[in-house]
Amino acid sequence: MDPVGRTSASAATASAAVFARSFPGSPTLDHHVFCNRVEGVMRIGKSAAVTVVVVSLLLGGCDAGPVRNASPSPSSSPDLTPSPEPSPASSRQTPSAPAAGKDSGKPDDINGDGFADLVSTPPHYGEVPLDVTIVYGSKDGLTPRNGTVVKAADSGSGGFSVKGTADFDGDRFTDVVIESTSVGGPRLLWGGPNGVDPNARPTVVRPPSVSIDSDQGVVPGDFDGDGNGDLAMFVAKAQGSFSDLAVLYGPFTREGVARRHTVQRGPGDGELSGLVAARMGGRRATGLLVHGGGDGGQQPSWLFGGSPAGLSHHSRMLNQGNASAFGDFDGDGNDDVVVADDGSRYDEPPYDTEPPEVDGVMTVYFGGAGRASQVFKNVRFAQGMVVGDFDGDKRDDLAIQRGPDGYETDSVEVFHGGPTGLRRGGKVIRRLGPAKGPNGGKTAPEERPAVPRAAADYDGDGRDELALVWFAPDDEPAWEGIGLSRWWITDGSRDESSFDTEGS
Ligand SMILES: [Ca+2]
Ligand SMILES: [Ca+2]
Ligand SMILES: [Ca+2]
Ligand SMILES: [Ca+2]
Repeated sequence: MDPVGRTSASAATASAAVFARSFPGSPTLDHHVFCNRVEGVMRIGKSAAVTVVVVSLLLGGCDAGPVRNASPSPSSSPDLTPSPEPSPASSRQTPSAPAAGKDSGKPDDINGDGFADLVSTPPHYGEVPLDVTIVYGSKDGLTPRNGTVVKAADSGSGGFSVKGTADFDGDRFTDVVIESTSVGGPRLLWGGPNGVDPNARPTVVRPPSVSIDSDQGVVPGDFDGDGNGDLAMFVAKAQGSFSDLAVLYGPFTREGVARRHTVQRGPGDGELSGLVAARMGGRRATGLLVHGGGDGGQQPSWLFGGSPAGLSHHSRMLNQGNASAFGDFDGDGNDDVVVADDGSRYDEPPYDTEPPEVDGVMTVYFGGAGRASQVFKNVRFAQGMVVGDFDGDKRDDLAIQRGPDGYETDSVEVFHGGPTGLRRGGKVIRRLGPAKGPNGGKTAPEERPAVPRAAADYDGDGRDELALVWFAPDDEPAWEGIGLSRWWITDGSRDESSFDTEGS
């Protein structure tokens, strides 16, 4: 995320406050570098669902040095290789005024300067306000000096949760969709040549004439492929029954009114728990995956296709698996989708196991015609997934946040895309958050692994970088009330930058 011109002094101040705090009690950072894995989904939760995880072995100092390590990376390094000398640093930099951008028409580019930008909110651990942190890309990648924060408290909200990005109003600047943790319903933050105005109040999306499920997700996509961002969400016609699926089609007005909307019956006969959409790009209709809900075990999901007419009313049921992600893994121009066991289980025997065709299994379904599904066994367990083209071969790669169960993360494994689909053998990556909190208290070992959070081409070199993050566990005594996030931006062979942001 690289910032572009700030529009007000207060914005710069807020940004400085957010990015400039280092925590005094914890001068060192353990950088564990393992070897192969990555992330991929958008979960926002304690196990960083949509996100990822890993293991490793290097220790790097964490002095307040330069935030980024600017050495160019070897050009032909397909795997996400941990770098031996990351130079993470807490950021004490002074925000500078980035140059104003112009519309680039690229997804993820909020300020239109041609570089993808990173938008994030911390998970809901405790009492720390959940603000929206935006770091803008640049030719130097992501650095905290180019960022801004939209404070939830300024809008009277207890916190925000980022749901994704798309150009919702058709001005070709990417916008951000968020939800408020205290008041239901999606809201929009508008992109522009100066990025998001941190002082602007988010625009409340006008719902269709039904209630909106504020907990189970809104997801952006372009389900009719017209280039304007659309929003899919669960809605209820009757109280408490969020079994219908609404799509609000863009462009939206700046008052939050969609051009049109549709409501259709949700798939299956039971609860529905989450929505995942394909990444937008160009004028291509994106698909939507609807996850089943239930008792905590693995659930099936349903794949809906997009078309110029909008989201299909017909779906295909996929294998059970609570983790999922879209990507074009074989590079044929059609979106593929991967579904995997995320390790969660119903907690009462004898229902606390899954059958062999589900337990530790990851299935890849290919779009287009003619390619049979791929099945990977013993993936165990994909708590989250992040997709990006890390090696720049125009085929998407998959980073999986892995763990021994559905809760603890140990590493991030990268599966690389190829002409026949995904393949194993990529790197396993592990980064660790601080061993101690500001008060000297120890961080529980299982709370230290960083997780994959996002991927995009933040520096414009034609390859996507993987953004790993460690969120201070606000529910642990060592970090209670501390809204710190530590980021590692890796290009596959080394960390391009590492920095801290704060959520309060
Ligand atoms: Ca940008
Ligand atoms: Ca826009
Ligand atoms: Ca659209
Ligand atoms: Ca790049």
